[in-house]
Amino acid sequence: MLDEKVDLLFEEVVQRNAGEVEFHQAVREVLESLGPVLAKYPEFARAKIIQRICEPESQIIFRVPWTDDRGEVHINRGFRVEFNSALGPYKGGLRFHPSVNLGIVKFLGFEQLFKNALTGMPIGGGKGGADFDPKGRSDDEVMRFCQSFMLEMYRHIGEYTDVPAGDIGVGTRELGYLFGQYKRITNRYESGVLTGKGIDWGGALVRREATGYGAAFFLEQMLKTRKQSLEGMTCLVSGSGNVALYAIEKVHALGGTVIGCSDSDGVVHDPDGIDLDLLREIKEVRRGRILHYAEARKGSQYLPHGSIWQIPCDVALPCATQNELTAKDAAALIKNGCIAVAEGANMPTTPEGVRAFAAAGVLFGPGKAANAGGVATSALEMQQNASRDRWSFEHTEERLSEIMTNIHDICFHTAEEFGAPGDYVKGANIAGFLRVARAMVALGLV
Ligand code: NDP
Ligand code: 2IT
Repeated sequence: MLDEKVDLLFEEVVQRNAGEVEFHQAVREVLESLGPVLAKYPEFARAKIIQRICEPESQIIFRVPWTDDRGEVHINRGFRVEFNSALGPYKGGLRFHPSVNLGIVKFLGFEQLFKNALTGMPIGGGKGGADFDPKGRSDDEVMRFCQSFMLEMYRHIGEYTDVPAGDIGVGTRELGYLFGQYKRITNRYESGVLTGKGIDWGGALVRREATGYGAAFFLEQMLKTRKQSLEGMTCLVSGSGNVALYAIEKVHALGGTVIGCSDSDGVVHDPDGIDLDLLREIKEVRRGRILHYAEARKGSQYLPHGSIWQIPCDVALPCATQNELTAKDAAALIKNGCIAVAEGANMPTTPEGVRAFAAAGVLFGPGKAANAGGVATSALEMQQNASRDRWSFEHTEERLSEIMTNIHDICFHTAEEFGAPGDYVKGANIAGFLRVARAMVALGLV
């Protein structure tokens, strides 16, 4: 529920950003947490922090023309929304997916701002992308698209200004083409301008694994508060992209068994536990579909168009996309005895789903806390780039694990302090907001 004053502010956001439903959803969820904070700190209302925080500092929309392998011309729309730089340069990924529009980029940028604040690192919030679909495109086509995209984006980014990274549809391959083009246009080998780079050209160890590993660490921390662990637990991980693959790897390393994963075509149920080597070969090397996994793996079952959340499990990690876990899915998970959910994706659970988990006492780690390991490790990559250093895998993973434990503890204690023990949604929103709001007040009206 929104209290009366906050409700008016929210209505204003809806009117000023008509039709941007995912953005409204993300803003509403944060504002619902802030009643007690605004009562405690009247200076935030005086400085109009809520109104300022909901208005991106800058929104860039641009045309991205490119030609396919047959010479046909295509026009896509590119975005970079620079949300807030009170804590550091804008930081956040680029998403290439046909569903991308301004409202989606704004919801992601808004979430990113609080997530980045929770990491404790000096990074502001931003997000970008394009309504380009890399699926089925050749490497050459993806390269030409990335080069055209960068031809506009290069003037807005920089290691002290705005530092993009990957997200859905943008991985090391795309970042390579983007970085190559940036280097060529600017005549600078400015490693710190992008993160998620390949290991041979300025990338950092563990960045690839970081979001998935971090989500598993966060889940483990939540379970620990109830004196439980992943040992012996069955787990569902939706998606089968970057975040999902490394969430699966870490759940297995921590003693759990992942018995299902998915892509946008279907679901695979593998009661013996997902064979990660096979899955990585199909997804990372062949860029294949989850169907191919089911075909190759004895004992597994393929469910076209099914909902993964109908499969009974102890814990769940939604790692695909926004609003993929509905109230109906939450009801099925609860009925089947699921005790904990950690969001590897951004806003994968609908508000009704989140409420159902809360009512049932299911441990629930919201994306802005549970998936913050990716961007936190991006900040570690920036740190290594700035000092021209390279850290070992073990050292970097140790840092990631500490950061995730800290984020967990901040959310846990903040929720208690503001009268909502066990509510990680409130804890994450309030702790993230406080850090941004204090910095904004300190920096004056800018
Ligand atoms: P990838 O592109 O590597 O993988 C995305 C996966 O999700 C694929 O399996 C994809 O299936 C599935 N998916 C995507 N869109 C849809 C859709 N509309 N409906 C159903 N399934 C879909 O992306 P990432 O793994 O990097 O990102 C996954 C999520 O994690 C996103 O929400 C992202 O914002 C979030 N995230 C990513 C971080 C990172 O470091 N990469 C950091 C923090 C959060 P298909 O192949 O069929 O499209
Ligand atoms: O949603 C996210 O946090 C990301 N896609 C990663 C952002 C980053 O800058 O590493």
